[in-house]
Amino acid sequence: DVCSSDLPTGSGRRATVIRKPVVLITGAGGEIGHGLIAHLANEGRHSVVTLDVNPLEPSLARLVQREFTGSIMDTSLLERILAEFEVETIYHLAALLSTRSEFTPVTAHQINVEGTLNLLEFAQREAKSHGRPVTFLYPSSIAAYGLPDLETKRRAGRVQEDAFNTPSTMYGANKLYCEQLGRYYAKFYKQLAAEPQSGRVDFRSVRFPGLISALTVPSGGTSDYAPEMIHAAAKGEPYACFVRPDTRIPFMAMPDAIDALLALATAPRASLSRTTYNLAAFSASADEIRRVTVDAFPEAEFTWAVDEKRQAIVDSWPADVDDSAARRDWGFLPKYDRVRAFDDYLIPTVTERYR
Ligand code: AKB
Repeated sequence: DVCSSDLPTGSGRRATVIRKPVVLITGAGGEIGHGLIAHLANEGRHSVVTLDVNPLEPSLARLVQREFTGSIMDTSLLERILAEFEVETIYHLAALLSTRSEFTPVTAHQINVEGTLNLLEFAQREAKSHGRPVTFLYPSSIAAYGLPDLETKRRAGRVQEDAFNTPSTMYGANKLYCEQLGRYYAKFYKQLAAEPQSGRVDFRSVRFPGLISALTVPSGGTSDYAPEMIHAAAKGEPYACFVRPDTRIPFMAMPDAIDALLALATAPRASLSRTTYNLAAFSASADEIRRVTVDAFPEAEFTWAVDEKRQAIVDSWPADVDDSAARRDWGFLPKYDRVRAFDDYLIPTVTERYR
C-alpha cells in the first residue's frame, strides 16, 4: 500500500517518491498517546504523525515521523496534513475530560464535538483522495452513561451499550453524540447525494472505563482519584480522595487500553456488529484501590475528603459494564484483572518511575 508521485531530478529524469501511509494521532501527548506512540514505534510497521496543542516530550518526539503542534480546531493545519500525508488510520484522542468540561462547557463542546467533526471530515476527504476507507478510532467513555441514582446503579449491574444513555455531564453528552456522529459518517454520510459517500470513514469506538497508567497522571478527569491515589503513594505525598470509599466504577490498566485500540483497529470490518463497544477489565471500589495501594506503600498518608459534586458524577457512571460484544466480535481480552493490574503492572512500574 504505497502511493507514489513523480518528482523532477537534476538530471532531467523523473524520480518516483514513495509516500508511505501514516497513522495520525491527535492529543498524542496525553495519557493514551504515550503508550500508543511507544507501541506503534516499537512495532515499526507504521510511520506516526502527531497533532497536539503542546509539543511532545523529547522521548516521544523521537519516535514519530512528524509532529504538528497545534489545535484540532485549526482547519488550515488539518488542510496541511491532508496535503502532505496519506493518512490511513486516525486515533482521535484529543479531548477535554469530564471535570474540566464542567467548568467550561462551551469550550468542551468546541473541542470534543466540533474538533471531532473536523477530524471526521478530514478522514472523509483523506479516504476520497487515496481511494480507501480511513480507519477512525475513537475513545468514548463510561461517561456516556447516566444512571439516575445509587439504587438503580446497584441493581443495573453490568450495563449494556444501549442502556442508560442519559449522561449528566457535558463530556458524557459530547462522547455519546460523537459516537453517533461517527456512526453517521460510517453508514449514512450524505445519504441523499447522487453518489454514495458513506463507508469512507471506518469509524470504530470503545467506551473506556477509568484508565490507570503507571507512567502518567491524568488531568481533568473524574475517575482520576484512582491513578492520583497510586501516584501520590509512590511519590510519598499525602492524598485526600474526593469520592466515598464505596464508590465503584470499572477500571482498566493502560496497557490493556492500548492493546484494545490496536486490536479494534485491525479487526476485520465484517466481524464488527456495532460501531461502539463497552470495555471492562475490573470493577473496584475506591476503598479496594486504597487498600492495595497502602499494602504496597505502607507509608502512604491517606484521607477521605468527599467532593459531593464530583461524587455525583461518578455515582452516575455504572459500577460495571457488559463487554461481551467486544469479546465476541474482535476478541477483546484484557490481560490485567485487579490483582494483576496492581501486582504485575502498577506497583512495579510506578515504583520504578519515582525511584
Ligand atoms: C474522566 O474521568 O473524565 C475520564 C473518563 C471516565 O472518561 N477518565
